[in-house]
Amino acid sequence: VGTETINTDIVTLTRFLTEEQAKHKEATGDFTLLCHALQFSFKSIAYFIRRATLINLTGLAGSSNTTGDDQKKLDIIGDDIFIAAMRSSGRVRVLVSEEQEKIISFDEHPDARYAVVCDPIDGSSNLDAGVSVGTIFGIFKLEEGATGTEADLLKPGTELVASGFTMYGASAMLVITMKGGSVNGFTLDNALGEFILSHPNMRCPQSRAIYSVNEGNSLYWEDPVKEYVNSLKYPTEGGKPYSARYIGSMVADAYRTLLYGGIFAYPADKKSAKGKLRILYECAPMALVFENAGGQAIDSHMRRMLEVVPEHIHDRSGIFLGSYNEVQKVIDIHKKYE
Ligand code: AHM
Ligand code: MG
Repeated sequence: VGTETINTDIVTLTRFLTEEQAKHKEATGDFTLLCHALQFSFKSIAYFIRRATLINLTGLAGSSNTTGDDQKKLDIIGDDIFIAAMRSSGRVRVLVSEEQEKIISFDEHPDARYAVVCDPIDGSSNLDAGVSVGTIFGIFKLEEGATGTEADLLKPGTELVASGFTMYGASAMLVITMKGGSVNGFTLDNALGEFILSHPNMRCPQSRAIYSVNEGNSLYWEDPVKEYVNSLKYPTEGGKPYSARYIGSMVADAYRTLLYGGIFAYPADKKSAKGKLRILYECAPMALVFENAGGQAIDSHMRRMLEVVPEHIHDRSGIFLGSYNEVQKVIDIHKKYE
């Protein structure tokens, strides 16, 4: 390799955040510090996910398990890592995790101004098969005088100051966006231990003939959803049918949709009237990423996902997200049923 082909001016996440911070004169650096804690938790979770497979393999080979009870399930390890990182950042007042029934209030940091929502390891049913899983996160800034109660967190996604996800796939990929900003993708370089800006200013293609949905639920779908999916599979006038792709990990399905275009859906249906995915730490953070990348995200009532206000921290919603024109087709078909 000639030296001229080696990039020696790499943009790491740290550099990116520092440069972003410099653009905002009023910035105190608290948000940047919070992001440092976030990226540490992603690196740790990525490390444990990879190592867990090895621990399982030695177990299968018959060697004794010396760690015993310390071998916690990965969801719990991921949750513990995330909570510890957020607590020690000193910048987080309150946290919501999918793994915790109640909010976690960091009373030791009464002056911290941020609230973080997260699903530490989403798609964990895929873990044992070595299929990609991810962490989804959202960051809110607390109002003046807020003490970090549950009510402070029941906000629409339009209030998010930042959100994103990390996918633990062939590489760990971090996608992050800030309110009103662009979407940027970083790849973890394991040797350097740094997230490197690999996908600047990501834009979701306007259309693409790929749909991603758990078709095993189609028995329970409402008529507009059935009509919509059928329109993709049985196009009129000799059109080409769509390809189906469904991993069963929201982060992996959403990441592919962001890169290639298409649509990802988990609609509400007759069995799950509120859908499956959680508003606060799955739907809203993803919706901000897709809107900022030029796509759309809506719920099963065809409302803009970012404007949906949860009544409880673990509330669910149906969701359709992806390419602008693909999501528009869902809206258009639903209009016929109004
Ligand atoms: P989890 O938070 O319990 O891991 O569930 C969320 C996951 C998403 O990643 C994925 O989109 C969905 O559940 C898949 O659900 P299903 O198996 O019903 O298709
Ligand atoms: Mg989840």
